[in-house]
Amino acid sequence: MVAVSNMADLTVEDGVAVLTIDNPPVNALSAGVRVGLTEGVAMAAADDSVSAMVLICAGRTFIAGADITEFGGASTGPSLHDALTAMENCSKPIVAAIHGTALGGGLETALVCHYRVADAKARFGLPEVNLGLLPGAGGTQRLPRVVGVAKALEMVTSGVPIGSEEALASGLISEIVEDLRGGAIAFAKKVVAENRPLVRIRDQNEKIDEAKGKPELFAAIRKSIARKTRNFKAPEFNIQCIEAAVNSASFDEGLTVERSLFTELMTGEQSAAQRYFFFAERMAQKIPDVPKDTVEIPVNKVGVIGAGTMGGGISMNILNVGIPVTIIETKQEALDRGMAVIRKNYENTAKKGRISQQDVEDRMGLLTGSLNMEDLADCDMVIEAVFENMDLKKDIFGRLDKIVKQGAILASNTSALDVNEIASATTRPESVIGLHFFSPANVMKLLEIVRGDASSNEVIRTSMSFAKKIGKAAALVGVCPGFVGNRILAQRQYQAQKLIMEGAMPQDVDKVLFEFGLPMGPYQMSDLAGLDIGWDAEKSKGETIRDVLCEAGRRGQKTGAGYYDYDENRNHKPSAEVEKIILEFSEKSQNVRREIDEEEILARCIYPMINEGAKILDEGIAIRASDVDVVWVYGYGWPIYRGGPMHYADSIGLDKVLAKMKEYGELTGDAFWEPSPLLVKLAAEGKGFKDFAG
Ligand code: T1G
Repeated sequence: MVAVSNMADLTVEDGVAVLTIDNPPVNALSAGVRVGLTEGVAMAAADDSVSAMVLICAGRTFIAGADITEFGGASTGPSLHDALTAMENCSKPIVAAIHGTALGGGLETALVCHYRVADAKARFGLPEVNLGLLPGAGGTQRLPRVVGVAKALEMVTSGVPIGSEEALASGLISEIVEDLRGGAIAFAKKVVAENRPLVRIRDQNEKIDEAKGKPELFAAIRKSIARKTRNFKAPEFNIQCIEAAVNSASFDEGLTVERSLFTELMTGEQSAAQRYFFFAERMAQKIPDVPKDTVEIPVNKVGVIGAGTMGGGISMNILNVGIPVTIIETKQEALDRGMAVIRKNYENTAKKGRISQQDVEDRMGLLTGSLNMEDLADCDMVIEAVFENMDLKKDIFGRLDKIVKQGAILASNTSALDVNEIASATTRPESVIGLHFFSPANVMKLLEIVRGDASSNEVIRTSMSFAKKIGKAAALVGVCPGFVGNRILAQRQYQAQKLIMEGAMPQDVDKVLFEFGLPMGPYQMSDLAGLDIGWDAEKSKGETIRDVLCEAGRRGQKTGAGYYDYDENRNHKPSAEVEKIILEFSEKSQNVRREIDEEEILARCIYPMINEGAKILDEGIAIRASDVDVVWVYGYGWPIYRGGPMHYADSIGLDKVLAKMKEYGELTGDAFWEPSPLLVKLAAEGKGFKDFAG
């Protein structure tokens, strides 16, 4: 065995050179790997005893892409382009042996090998679009030449990998092998023995030619992704690269287009934000004061209290990963209704072909309904999801304390109440934690994990892993009203209300935030949720615009009228009646209305969120700024190509945010605009929230 770099070694077995890449954790294409590829191929090519080569990776996966940590920095060692060109032009056949995930630059590396084999579990994808990028090492030119243009368009715009079976069927791999190393070496020998050609994908134009003169292929993918990729640059750039693959006179001409579009994305703000977020999501998993080796509590049976919308959605997440759930209700009718909704949701998913009918039966088979909380005695975790009333929650936790086995996790899905007070209803506050799911709980990716003052390390560590297991992105937060997400939301809602009192209309505010990239503005969101949440008709005295709307029967989408009017298809349009109500209300409140431009609307909605984020960091309610961003991207639809409110603030410059805060403070005389001491400090030091170390 020869070490060809600090991340690769070469052995020769029976005339086959085996180049093994070893760069844990995911064999990213760091400089040492690029050197290994270049030197390994050169060495094998020069060795007369070698007739073929196998490229294989140590550890849990084949190359999972370029090394994202190197982006934006000075690149060292051979370029990926040069390494891959050397491989493609090697005079001896190279067989890629793939396990785990061949992603991005990893799949591009496999695509310059002359043949590919894989084990049955391997996956293949070009997920660069998730980083605001495109495959920049020939992937947009080579993949369509193998799997066809339509499939390649789907893969580069969705970023979703395909499995071995589909890869075999599409010609991406030649064989699925059981023993990866042995199978790859045997395959390489077969190539030599049968004198098979050195297949260079760049020379294969058949599938490209099939797509020539078919612009409908591109129109179709643009149409199908338009809604989901609104404002994103990368998906369109990916499509343009594949268009170039079809319409260019040569492979290299297409490659040139790929290179220039790649560079434009790589140097742009969107990819910088999405790469930031890639690491933010992984960083959120790390809890500095909970040791990595903290023992986790096995979670093999879960109880859920409440079979309403949240209880049902929460249960589905757990059933989806094969863990039995016992769901508790107070009345048979409510229990039946709750379980029927779960089955209906599953059947709808099966109708869309995303799961099989057998999956529906398997998951429903793991679900037990009960009216008796005693049935939760042997649960490893119990999640309470009843409506937001402290006395009710304390009563439930007091009873759980007497029923459920010691060591089990007692969790509340509260979205705002004090987890410490809930825990005080038990004799084991160390076992109590908040697991705040977002509605619809089986869809929304965020799980705000609320650590109480007494929550043990085991309970915290287990809750973080449990979140990952059920497919959630978790962020650990402390106890305060509204935790991180809702606390920040309240600031925006407050200003949004102020803005329509001072001169704007609901549609003006919503337009600005929608164009900024949020799924919808605060007024459309309020109409969707219902204006009468927490509203009491008997006590209502028209003290707010919402009161007046509710008194007028405008309770939101469900009544066909709220801040907007709604047609039978729930399409919304501005309402003359609402405009009249707002004008009268602001006049009654002695507000002198004025023109408010979009820049002011945006700043007045976003900057208070940033300021509240700074307060949250200062108070230690969030460990790091990027956790706040994880909460807002996955819980509130903040556009990932803006990284999150804290990253966005850093991209603007905290000094500018601070200056605007002060300006609005003077303009309105409202103490609301008092900047957080942390914001003042970091701005003064010329730093950003990324520099906040807690
Ligand atoms: N570069 C650097 N570090 C990476 C990395 C990468 N590509 N992928 C993962 N890591 C780190 C990650 O930060 C974490 O570190 C650890 O590995 C485990 O990751 C030219 C431009 C492979 C499916 O987009 O999707 O190629 O937190 O926790 O859940 O065209 O990682 O432990 O310190 O996610 O098992 C394209 C990105 C790059 C794939 C494994 N490739 N990675 O998931 O583990 S762009 C990607 C993933 C590119 C070329 C272009 C996942 C995974 P730490 P993990 P996992």
